[in-house]
Amino acid sequence: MPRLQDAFMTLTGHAPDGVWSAPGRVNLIGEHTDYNGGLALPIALPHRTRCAASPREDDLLRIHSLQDDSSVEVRIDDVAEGHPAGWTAYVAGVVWALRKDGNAVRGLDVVVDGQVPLGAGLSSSAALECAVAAAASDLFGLGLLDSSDGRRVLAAACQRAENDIAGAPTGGMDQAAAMHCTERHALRLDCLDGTTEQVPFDLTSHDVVLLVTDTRASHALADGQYGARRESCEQAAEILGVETLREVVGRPLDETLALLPDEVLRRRTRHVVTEIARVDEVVSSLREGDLAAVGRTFVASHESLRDDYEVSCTELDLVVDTAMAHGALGSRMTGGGFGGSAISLVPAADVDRVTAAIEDAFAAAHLTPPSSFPVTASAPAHRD
Ligand code: GAF
Repeated sequence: MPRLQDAFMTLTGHAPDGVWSAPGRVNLIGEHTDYNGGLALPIALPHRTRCAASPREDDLLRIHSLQDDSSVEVRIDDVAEGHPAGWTAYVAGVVWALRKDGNAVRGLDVVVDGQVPLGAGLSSSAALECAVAAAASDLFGLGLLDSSDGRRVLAAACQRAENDIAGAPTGGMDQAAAMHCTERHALRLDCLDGTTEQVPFDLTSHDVVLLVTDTRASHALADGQYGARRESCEQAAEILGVETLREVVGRPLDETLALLPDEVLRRRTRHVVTEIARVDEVVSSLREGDLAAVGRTFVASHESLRDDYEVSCTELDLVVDTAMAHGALGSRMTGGGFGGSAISLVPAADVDRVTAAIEDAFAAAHLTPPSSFPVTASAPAHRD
């Protein structure tokens, strides 16, 4: 923290008005369902992005990062799709979106310290957006951090920053996770009506660990693959005559799939519909304390993402296969895919063995060494 305060002093000549932070996330289950009006079940990571901030009298955003030691200045009215470029779009986009909503926001001096691993599919961008949104809410007296409804407004502004300014066509799960997840709970998120439910998620009494493995395989959400998946879902929904694929959940799946004209649309739809059902399976298994069942559902989800949705990759499959072969109760890719991270439910006594086995498997396949670490369900965006 002192490093963050010191950097702020150097940039502005005064102490910040405060420091705000927001977490990265891993999604336990419910992948590529958010933009289909479906269900997801993320937890907040202990890894957070902090930002020290003060309001300005003018409309300038002065943004500095400890990680790349760079500064960017942009006026709020000049923020537009693609401007500013790179990571500062997430900061500027949030202030832009809040202003567009009619909030009286002005310029900010912001210094960012991002401790969510970058490019690992752990939502470092949502953590940054939500930390800035939290700061803006407090500094401009918006009061949006104080209630679930207010947090929903902030999460929506963060999503628009990502969609409209950074140009990544993502759903809203990551921002909702950073705003609504709580310690020792997973968040059952209904992306159709925006409702949330806290599901107890504390594995310590089971002697089980949730292990995240960052495959270090490159992962970019703004590239075409994510958008292509989203378009297929929209196309399938249109053919089926529904707003979102959520609406066909509960209908006989074979009959729904038979209405679709090609195999790719059928597979994409099958993933979404079965994945939405798996979220409530995991919620029930967690409530019953049946982690073996949770693990089985993780694997079913991974297979569906690998075979039907086609968003896995060699590295993610290798983590899952290796973890399962060495005693994990379950394992699956998490997040958007095409690289990024996997999660494994591992008996505490086996964590070192599973971690070593994953490292060995990557070395044997001549892949960049992965990084594995245990995580617990942590706190949402707040003032530090
Ligand atoms: C990424 C996106 F940002 C989310 O909105 C979600 O679609 C996820 O991929 C897949 O579940 O994290």
